[in-house]
Amino acid sequence: MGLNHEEIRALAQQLDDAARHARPIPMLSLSSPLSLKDAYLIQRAAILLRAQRDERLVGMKMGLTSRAKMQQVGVHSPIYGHLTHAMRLMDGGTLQRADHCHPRVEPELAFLLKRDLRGPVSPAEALLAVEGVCAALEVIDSRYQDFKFTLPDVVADNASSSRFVLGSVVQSPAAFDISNLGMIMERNGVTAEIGSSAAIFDHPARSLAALANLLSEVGESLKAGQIVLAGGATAAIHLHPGDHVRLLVDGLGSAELRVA
Ligand code: 0L1
Ligand code: MG
Repeated sequence: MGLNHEEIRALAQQLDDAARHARPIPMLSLSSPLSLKDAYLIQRAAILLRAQRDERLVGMKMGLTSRAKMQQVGVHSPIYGHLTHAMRLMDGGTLQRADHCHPRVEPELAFLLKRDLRGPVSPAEALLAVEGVCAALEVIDSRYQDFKFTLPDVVADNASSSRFVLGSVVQSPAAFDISNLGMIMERNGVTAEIGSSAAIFDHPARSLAALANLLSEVGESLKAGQIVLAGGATAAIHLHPGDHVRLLVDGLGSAELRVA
C-alpha cells in the first residue's frame, strides 16, 4: 500500500524546508518505503507548497536524459520536475551560493511552447507545439545529504531542480536543426564540458515527446507558454562563489550566470 495523504504532505514539507533553509536531509527512502508513484505525489505536494507562497508554475524539466548524467548520479531512468517563476535567473544573473545545499550546473536546451501538448505524441509531433528553442543552464541542487539518492528520492525532490537560465537567442525548430548542436560550458573562461544536443535523449525532441507521454499517464499535459528544459547534454559541474559560467551553443548564442 502507498503512503497516505498526510504522509505525502509531511515528506513534501521536509523537502521544502531543506530547500528553503539550504539544509540537506537524509534520503526519504531511508525512513519510508517509497514507490515512484508516491514520489511524484510528494513532488506535486511540494510544488503546492511553493504555490502557496505565490510561486507560479512556468514549465517542466526533463532530467537524466543523457548517458553522462545517468552515470554521474547512478540513476538510469528519465524523470521530470516542475519549474516555477521563482526558480528563474535572468541571463547573466547571480545565484547566491548560500541559498543552496551543493549546487551544480549543466548545459541544456529549452523549448518554448506555443501550443498545448498532450501525449501520446512522437518527437516530430511534439516539435509542432514548439515556438522556439534556446540555450539554457539548469542549476541542480539535491536536497539530500552528499547529493546521493535513489530514483524515487530524486523524483520526490523535484528532480533536483533549483534554478534555470534561458539564453536570449531563440530559433524556431521548424527552420533550425537542433539534432546535433555543439555545446561548450565554460567556467571562469576555461572550458569545463563539451557536448552535443544529440546527447539529450539522442535528440532533444525525443525528450519533449517523452515528457508529454509521461504526463499523459497521469492525465496531465503541457500548456502553451510553458518552458521545457530538455535535459543536460553533459555531466553537471560544481558551483562555487566567484564562478562565472557561460554556455555557448551553435547558432543559439549563450546563457550565463554568476555565483556570489
Ligand atoms: O536535470 C537532471 O538531469 C538532474 C536530474 C536529477 C539528478 C541530478 O541531481 O543530477
Ligand atoms: Mg537538468
